Order: sequence, then structure tokens, then C-alpha cells
Amino acid sequence: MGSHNTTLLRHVLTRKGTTIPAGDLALILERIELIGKRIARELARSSIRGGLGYTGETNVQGEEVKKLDEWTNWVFLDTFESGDPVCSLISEEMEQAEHRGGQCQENSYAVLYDPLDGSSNTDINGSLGTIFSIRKRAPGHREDVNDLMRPGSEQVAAGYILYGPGTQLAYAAGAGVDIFTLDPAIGQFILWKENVRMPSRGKTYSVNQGNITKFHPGVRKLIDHLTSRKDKSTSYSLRYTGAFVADFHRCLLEGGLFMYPGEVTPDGKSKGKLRLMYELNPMSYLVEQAGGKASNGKKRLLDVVPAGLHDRQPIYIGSAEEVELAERMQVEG
Ligand code: P6P
Repeated sequence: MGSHNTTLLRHVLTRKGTTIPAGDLALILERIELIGKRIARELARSSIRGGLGYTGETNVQGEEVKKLDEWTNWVFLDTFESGDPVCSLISEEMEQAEHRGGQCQENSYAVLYDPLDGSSNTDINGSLGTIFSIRKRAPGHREDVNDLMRPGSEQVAAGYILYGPGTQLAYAAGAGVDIFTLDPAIGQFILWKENVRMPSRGKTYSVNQGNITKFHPGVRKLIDHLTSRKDKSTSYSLRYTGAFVADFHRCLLEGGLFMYPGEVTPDGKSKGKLRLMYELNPMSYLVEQAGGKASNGKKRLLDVVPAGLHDRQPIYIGSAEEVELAERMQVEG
């Protein structure tokens, strides 16, 4: 079948080698696809519908909540109202997990998500994203989320939706990364690229360079190396959108490195900004499925055991060569 006719649902149902039964994956991605369509439609017109700006609240992260952060989180809860096979929803915007139905069953899943990634871009029509991670729940669990406090390597699927000039959905479930483009005229995500392979190195790096004085000296050493312009491998350009999904998507397609380093706090401990369970784990799962790497600067990101639902980590993610270089330069001390 030509890819111009391959819808997301048909692709999921015919994808071989996934780590989650095709039927379960289809039931979950069908919901996420609907969420993506609902959010894309609202983002396109939120400026003239009073949807921009802040709610005046602060979330569990201690961040000021945008109206669209709150609304997109509601879209997840509303779209997963019936749940099955999802029994738990965990969000950047909610301190505790939300549950559906009774105790989690044998084939129950948790969806962990950042409903609107990059929300500093909402009021300036910049790129935004949704990130999701899918994990099996242990039977009998519900409020007790200890069964989820496991390394990201145990995810069964993950993906993101990028709201840019076009809306695109990328996912992986153990059989490679596939990317779909939303055709608003027919309301379908259509297959664009299948089994995407990330180039082994790129020509851009992404970091909020305004924070450079807060980083470990190794980060400054790495940036100096990448921009020393001695040869092609030291002549990188800086690209930074303020939305992890958009900067990651560039690396997935063209190679390169995204980093949000730890900040050296007065007590010398390194903290990261990005959240492990629903930002870093899903993107690290995808990057490895595409042949890239993800590290917290010291170890494989997918081996990190979370300290809680909202744990944070430093992140160095992208082409294998750049991530390995970052680790060699001891970017996290
Ligand atoms: P800063 C958005 O808030 C986000 O979580 C990521 O999408 C993005 O890469 C990063 O934070 C931007 O953070 O501190 O550079 O504004």
C-alpha cells in the first residue's frame, strides 16, 4: 500500500514485532491520535478564542500554569474517560496519578504524559508538543505506583506529537520509529516516514546557552569544542526553540545533540529541568529505537531508576557520536 494511504490505525494494526499486543497499542494510540487532533485544532485558533495567557495557578513543578497547559491536560483526562486498557494517567500537570476503572488488570497500562511541551511558546505561535510514554501496570496495583518506579527501558511504547507548521506524530513500540503527518482535510494522520534512522552525527546542538554559567565546566568545554571551527566536526550551529519536542525532532531527522544540563547548585548537586518519567524516558526510548543515544551525562538514561513520578535528570540526547563525546567530556562532573 502506498504510504499516502496508510493511516496511523492501519499501520499500528499491521506493524510486526511490537513489544505490546497490536490490539492494545491500537486502542491507546487511537485515543492519543484523537487528543492530537483536538489539541492541534485548538492551538490553531486559541489566540482569537481567549485561550492564551496564564491561569494564575502554579503546578507541581512550581511553574506558572498556562491556560493551554490546563486545557490540554483536561483533553487527556476527557479522551481517556473510558480508560480501557489504560488504568492510570500520570501528567506533568498533576501531582498524583488519575485512575480509571477498578484495580489494574493483567493487561492494563499507564500513560505518562506531558500534555503541552514547550508552553513558553504558546503566546508567540511557536512550536509546541505532546509527549507520551506507555508502561504495563502490575496486576492489583492502582494508587500504589511503585510498580512504575522502574527504569525507562521497561516502557512498551512511546511517542510525541509536534505542533509546528504541520502536525506530526512519531511513535515506537519496539519495532522502530514511524512518523505520521496530520492531513486536516480528512482528519487522518498519514504515514510519512517508516523506521526512521538517526544520522550518527549532526551539525547542530541545542542548549539554553543563557544558562552557561550554571553548568558544569565540562559543558562549556563541549560547547567550545563543537564551535571551535577547526574542521567540519567542530563547526556546529546552535538551534534552540524552547520546545524539547521540536529540538528533538530535528535531531531525529538530521542528527545532532540536544542537552539540558544539570545546574551546579550552591550545594554542588547537579539538577536537571526536564522530567524523567514523561519527557526524558519516552524520548530516550525513541532515540534508541532510531539508533541514537540518551544519557544523563554519566549513564544511559533508560537505566536510571526514578526517585518519584516527577523526578528530573540532566539530558544529553541525539546522535550516538555527540552523546558519547558529551560523556567523555564529563559534562556532569
Ligand atoms: P528553558 C519547556 O518548558 C521545556 O520543558 C522543554 O520543552 C524545553 O526544552 C525546556 O523546558 C526549555 O526550558 O529553561 O530553556 O526555557
